[in-house]
Amino acid sequence: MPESAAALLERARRPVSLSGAGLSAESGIPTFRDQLGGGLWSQYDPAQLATPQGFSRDPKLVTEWYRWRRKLVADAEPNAGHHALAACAEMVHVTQNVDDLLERAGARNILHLHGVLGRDRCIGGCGFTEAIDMAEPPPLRACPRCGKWLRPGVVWFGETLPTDAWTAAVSACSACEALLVVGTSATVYPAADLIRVAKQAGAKILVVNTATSEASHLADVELIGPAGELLPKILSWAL
Ligand code: BJW
Repeated sequence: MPESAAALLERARRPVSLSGAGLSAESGIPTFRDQLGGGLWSQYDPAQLATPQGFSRDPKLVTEWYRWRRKLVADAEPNAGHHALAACAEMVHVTQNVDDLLERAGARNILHLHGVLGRDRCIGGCGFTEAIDMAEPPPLRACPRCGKWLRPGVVWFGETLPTDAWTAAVSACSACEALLVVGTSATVYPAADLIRVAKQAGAKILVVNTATSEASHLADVELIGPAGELLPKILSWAL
C-alpha cells in the first residue's frame, strides 16, 4: 500500500496536501475531535471559545484560551510528517491548521484555510492586524487604531474563510492529479468539500489517518497509522 501511494504522489505534477490537526498531534498539539488522547472539543465548548458570539460574551476567557494554545505551539517542534511534506517542493499545502509547524519545517506554498495563531486582528472594521509573539502572547487588549478588542486571526464557526486562501485551494484541488489528505476528520466545511472537488476533477485521493474518517469513502488509497511514521515512507523520494 505505501508503495502505490508513493508512486501516485511521485508521478503527480501538481500534488496537493490537505492537512488537519492530526498532522501536528505528534508534535504535542491537541486535535479537536479525538476521543482518546483528549481532543479539545471533549474538554472545551466550541460555542464558547471558537465563535464570534463566544468572544463577544467573554473576550478575556477566549483570549486566555488562545494564549495557552499559542504557548503550546511556540514550545512545539515540527515532526517527521511536517518535514516530509516540506520536502515536496512542488506540493501545495492546504491546511486547516492554525499553527506554523509547516512553515518551520521549511514548507512553501502553504494556504491556511482557518487563519493563523500568529496574528491578531481587530473585531471592528478598521482592518488593523498585527503579528504576535507566540512564546509571549499578549493578554486581551484594545485595537490601537479604533479601540475595539483585538482577537486571534483564526476562523471561527459561522465565519467565512479567507477569500484568497480558499480560492487558491479550490484552484489547486481542481487541477491536481493526487490529493494527500492527512490527519483530518473531514467533518468541517467548506474545507472537507475540497476532497470531493479533487475527486470530481479526476484526482487520486490518498488518506493518511490513525483512524477511518469522513474522507475514507472517497479514498483511492487509505493508510491507517500516524502521519509522522507514514509520510516519510510515502514521500521518501522527496527526502
Ligand atoms: C491523526 C493523528 C496522527 C490524530 N496522524 N492522523 C455544511 C454542512 C454542515 C455544516 C456546515 C456546512 N458548511 C458550513 C458549515 C458550518 C461549519 C461546519 O463545518 N460545521 C461542522 C462541524 C458541522 N463551518 C463553518 O462554520 C465554517 N465557515 C463557513 O462555512 O462559512 C460560511 C458560512 C458563514 C455563515 C453561516 C454559514 C456558513 C468555518 C469553520 C471554522 C473551523 N474553525 C476551527 C477552529 C479554528 C481556530 C482554532 O484552531 O481555534 O478549525 S474548528 C476546528 O475544526 C479547527 C480545525 O481546523 C477544524 C477541522 O478539524 P480537523 O483538523 O479535521 O481536526 P479533528 O480533531 O476533527 O480531526 C483530527 C484527525 O486526525 C482525526 O481524524 C484523527 O483520527 C486524526 N489523527 N492523530 C494522523 N498522529
